[in-house]
Amino acid sequence: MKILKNLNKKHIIILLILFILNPALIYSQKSDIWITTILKEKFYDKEGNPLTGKGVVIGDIDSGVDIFHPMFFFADGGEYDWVDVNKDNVFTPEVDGVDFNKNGKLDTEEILEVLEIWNNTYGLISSKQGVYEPDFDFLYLDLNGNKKRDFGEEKGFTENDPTYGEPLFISMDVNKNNKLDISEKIVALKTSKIRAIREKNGTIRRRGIDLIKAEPDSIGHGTGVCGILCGGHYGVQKLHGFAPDAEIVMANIFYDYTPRFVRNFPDLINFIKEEKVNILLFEDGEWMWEFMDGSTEEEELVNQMAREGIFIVGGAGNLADGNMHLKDTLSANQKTTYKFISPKESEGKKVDGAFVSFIWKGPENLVSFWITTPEGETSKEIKQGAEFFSLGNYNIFYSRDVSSRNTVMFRFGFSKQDSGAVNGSWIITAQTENDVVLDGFIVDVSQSWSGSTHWVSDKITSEGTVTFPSTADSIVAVGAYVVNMEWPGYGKLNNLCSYSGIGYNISGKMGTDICAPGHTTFTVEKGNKYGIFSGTSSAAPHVVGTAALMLQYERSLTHTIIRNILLSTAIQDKFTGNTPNTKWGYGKLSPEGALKLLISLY
Ligand SMILES: [Ca+2]
Ligand SMILES: [Ca+2]
Ligand SMILES: [Ca+2]
Ligand SMILES: [Ca+2]
Repeated sequence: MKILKNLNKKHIIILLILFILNPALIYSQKSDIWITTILKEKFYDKEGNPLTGKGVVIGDIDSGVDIFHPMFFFADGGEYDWVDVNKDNVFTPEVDGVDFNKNGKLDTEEILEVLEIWNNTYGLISSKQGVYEPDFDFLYLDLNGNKKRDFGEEKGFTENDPTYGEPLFISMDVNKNNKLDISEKIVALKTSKIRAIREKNGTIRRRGIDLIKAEPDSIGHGTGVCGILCGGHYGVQKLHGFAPDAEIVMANIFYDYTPRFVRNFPDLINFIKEEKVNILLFEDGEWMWEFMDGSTEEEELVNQMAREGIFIVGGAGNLADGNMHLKDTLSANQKTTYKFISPKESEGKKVDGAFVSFIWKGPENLVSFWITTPEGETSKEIKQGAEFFSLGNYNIFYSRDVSSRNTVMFRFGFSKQDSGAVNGSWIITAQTENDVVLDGFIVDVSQSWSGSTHWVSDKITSEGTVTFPSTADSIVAVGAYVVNMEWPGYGKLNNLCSYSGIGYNISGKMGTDICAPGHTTFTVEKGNKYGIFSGTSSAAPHVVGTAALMLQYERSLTHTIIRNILLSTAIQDKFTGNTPNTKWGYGKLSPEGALKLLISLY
């Protein structure tokens, strides 16, 4: 549930503390900053063109994308000489211009203005405010003279207008002095990199028809993911995605109030499939009321897509350090208690619903449960079937279901009458007739990764925390490791992020296949910004971006071949130890290693 993490309140507080301790970070880019989306070597396709993901279509199931962000337009609007109006041999913003309409003179609306990109990386990436930097900012024509860049239908633009707004340009800074020199050209942006968006309500918006009407990315998550995938332009911006020439098909997620928080996965998957993508990326992780054994309809759907050759990727999920998973061996005929605590409020929401599921193998194993509410009342024995009943001031729902892979799932939902908060201490007592290994998962309506409602138990473990749908048989599940900057509580530099899902799935499959940079990485932020983006949400698009480059080189590659190349070239180091293992899978993604192996094979 929930989008695979971005900055939450805890992050922002840590950031503030870090910058109080080390204000130097604000003023200068650390020299050892690694921009993880830019390869350390250059690679070319069989015709000698740089690998930029050209011709590759990536499907993303995510929160949406800011289609108006300057980083999401191709540089296909034509090359222009700019005019040095004040004859000082350097580009002067708001003075110099471009004969954009090619009428042989500089019209008033042809003066070039700077669209400054807001730097939200807390100084980890350097940029100068108030100075035009071709590797950071954009140029635009202020057609209506209001001193800002306008775009979108409400400002009078249509689907047929390049960049859906006032004209946008990038500079070809050939001599790499980060200035636009007299001999250097500018290039107009034109076509959206977003091919189609399925909105939350099912409306499909298409480039060339009505993409300009697409609903905004209210959370900003998918915008960050797309920035890692395809943001910007090769050799132009200091921060650009892996595959700037790839195209995106986005299926926007709608989060429901109770689990499965994303109800319409089959619709989203089928939409992406019908769009004939080359890669499918899942940017959602769920654990509540899930069998976690790869048996669901949506997991079968992606297995089928993988068999058809589409490369399937998902984040491993950020559940490992949230105290939301426990594992215990119940001894026969012995009562065991599990305690959880719910707060009144989490992430600005009243916690008026908490959810628990226990899963175990073998439908022949019966487990009895008793619920004790925060008010101290204990339920009858619950063992089979499904029911909704009241206990004191609380409502309790339960059901016992069995998957096609013989996983038993015992679901609970807890709420309070009159929509009160469920807050307080709850006790679940369990008893079996045979020894049973039980996985217990918990969450509340906040759908938070950080354990707002959480277990209080010595059986809490991160083993077995890779989330659905990365539990599917045919998906490359990607864990996250720490680069660039350590965050207290999130793991040491170069080590696995403390939240990154690990361990075997209940079905015995090794949960994580490979790991990639996930904390602290950089990307596009909605609303003309660049920022920090973290989580297995960030790690997974690193794998997708690499695959996009591989597919440009060789279009016949299938899911299995891409997977094998990526896993066999993954890096082992002193942090990963020997691989494969249940924390790192096969190790750290090596885009360069994967491309070299590919090129040697094809
Ligand atoms: Ca000038
Ligand atoms: Ca003109
Ligand atoms: Ca304007
Ligand atoms: Ca230059």
